Amino acid sequence: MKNIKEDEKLSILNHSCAHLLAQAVKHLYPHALFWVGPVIEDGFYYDVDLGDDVIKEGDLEKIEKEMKKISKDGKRIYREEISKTEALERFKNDPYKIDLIERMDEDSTVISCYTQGDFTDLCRGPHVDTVKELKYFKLTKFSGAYYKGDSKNKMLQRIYGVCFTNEEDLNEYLNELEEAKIRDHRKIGKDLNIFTSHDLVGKGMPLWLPNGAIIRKELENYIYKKEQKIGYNHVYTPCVGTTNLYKTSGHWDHYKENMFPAMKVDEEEFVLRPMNCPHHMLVYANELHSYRDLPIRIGEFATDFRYEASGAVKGLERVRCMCQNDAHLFVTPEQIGDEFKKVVSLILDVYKDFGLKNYKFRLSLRDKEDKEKYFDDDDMWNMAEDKLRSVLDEYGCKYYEAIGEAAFYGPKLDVEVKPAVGPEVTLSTCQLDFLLPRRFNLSYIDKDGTKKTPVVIHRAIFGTFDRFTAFLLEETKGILPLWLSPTQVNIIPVNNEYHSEYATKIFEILKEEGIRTSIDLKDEKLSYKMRESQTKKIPYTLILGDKEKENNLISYRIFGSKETITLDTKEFLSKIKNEIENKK
Ligand code: TSB
Ligand code: ZN
Repeated sequence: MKNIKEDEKLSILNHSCAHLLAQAVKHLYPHALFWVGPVIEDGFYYDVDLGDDVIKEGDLEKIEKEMKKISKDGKRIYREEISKTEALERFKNDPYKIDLIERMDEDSTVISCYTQGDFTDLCRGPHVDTVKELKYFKLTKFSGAYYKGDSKNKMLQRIYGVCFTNEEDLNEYLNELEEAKIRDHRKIGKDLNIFTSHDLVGKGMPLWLPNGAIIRKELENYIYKKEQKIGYNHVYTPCVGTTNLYKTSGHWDHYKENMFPAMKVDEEEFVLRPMNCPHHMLVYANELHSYRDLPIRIGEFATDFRYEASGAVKGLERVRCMCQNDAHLFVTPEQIGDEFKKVVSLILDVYKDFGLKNYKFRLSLRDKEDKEKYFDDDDMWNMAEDKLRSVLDEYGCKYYEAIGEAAFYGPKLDVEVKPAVGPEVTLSTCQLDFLLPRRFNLSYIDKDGTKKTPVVIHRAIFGTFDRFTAFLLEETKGILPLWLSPTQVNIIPVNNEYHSEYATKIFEILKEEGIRTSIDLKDEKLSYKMRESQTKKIPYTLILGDKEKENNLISYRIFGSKETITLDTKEFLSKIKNEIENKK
């Protein structure tokens, strides 16, 4: 979807449209006061104080109508530059504008106002020349928004909109918006009973419902099998560690703002872990190692807790309690290239299995100036970044570079994907680390009998099961492949009275075969039940009536198809088992 903020012309248009919105609101609610109205990725919004009024369903249409009227009038938009004193005088009855003006430095900021007809707003601009240019717009949604984003402050009304230069672009954008709403994993997750949340559990702490748990278990089994085949050993470690553990690793100094605060138990002080690396370092340290043992690959489906800002948490995509498909690979310096390539091939292999095509590789580097976020050792960083870059170039992996996105311990190769709503996020990651093995005094005995420090590669293929599931739901619009579907087969007897016995027999057979099956014996019409099966996006719907019962057959419809196919029960069984087995 187009990023309006990044398009200069559209930015000006949308910002001007925010003023048009404010003018219309002022006409309809003369007591309205305005806070800020910025351009955002998907258009613009304006935060408005309507006193005791709140925006309700249907109000946006009224405001839009007024905006159209003003636009037709076609008033010119005038810019005026004024002194701070004059600005304070002019907006003296408007506490929100006074707040803005008071924070302006007269020497460095030009204070400007824009006027169109009966409406003047304080604004840096620039704007279009006349309101006539603001013709192809739509108010898209509204919400409450605290003044300055602080929940202790008054709740303002935020009205969102978007504006284009022509009708075609607007319609295309609105269609995309509609599509994004359908794809949004939060909606799919709710409709298909995949996950939920509850205030009593907390923000960003999703509850995986039975359907979600099936998906997650299947994903775990899938990646576990892959990792077993290529020499990973899985472990279980606790999801807490002492603060000393995280002081040793460096998280305490460089990652603390992402961590939940410490808690005291007897004489020990614990934190909920934000990452699993320190635990895995200690798993490695449990034994002496020779160069012959390396690479050692320690994997875990590990629960982590991170402090994410409350405004940033989002469905399963950005959570405060997550489960990583994590592993730490302990290698000799000579093995870095090969091992890194193996991780990248695993990522590509997995993406191919899931049919994921829309992703980008990002080489995430440190910001040299930021000594707080990044461990301060230029030599180490230069070595790690050069090594990673050369491995990627050698591998022929296309990527773009991003400064300031590295982990505090080393540079990363991140795979970026675009969710239905909001900015891009990282899914898979593969990171090169010279630091943690040093901080934990890890070693192996090299060929010449001397002690050496291994290098660590941190990697997560799915990233977290949470984020991967969110993305998968959006990519598939909730239409999951058979092997991942919570319910694989739904059985509907044509007539409960005559066919439920046969339907139940088939249900038991399928269940016995390990196929996730449901049977619909509700007292409803066949057509209703068929529709419900579609709504639940169940891959196979079996419709069993006289013909099927008498001849031991089954008739089925595949999700999205109107064609009914009849097969011998045994034949159907082997077909579906084969499809599940081969992850078709
Ligand atoms: C790969 N120590 C490494 C690990 O060994 C690590 O923790 N890397 S990470 O910080 O990049 O996190 C791994 C992955 O977790 C990310 O690539 C991302 O896909 C996922 N992730 C990070 N934060 C969140 C979050 N708040 N919600 C859901 N998933 C997240
Ligand atoms: Zn790690």
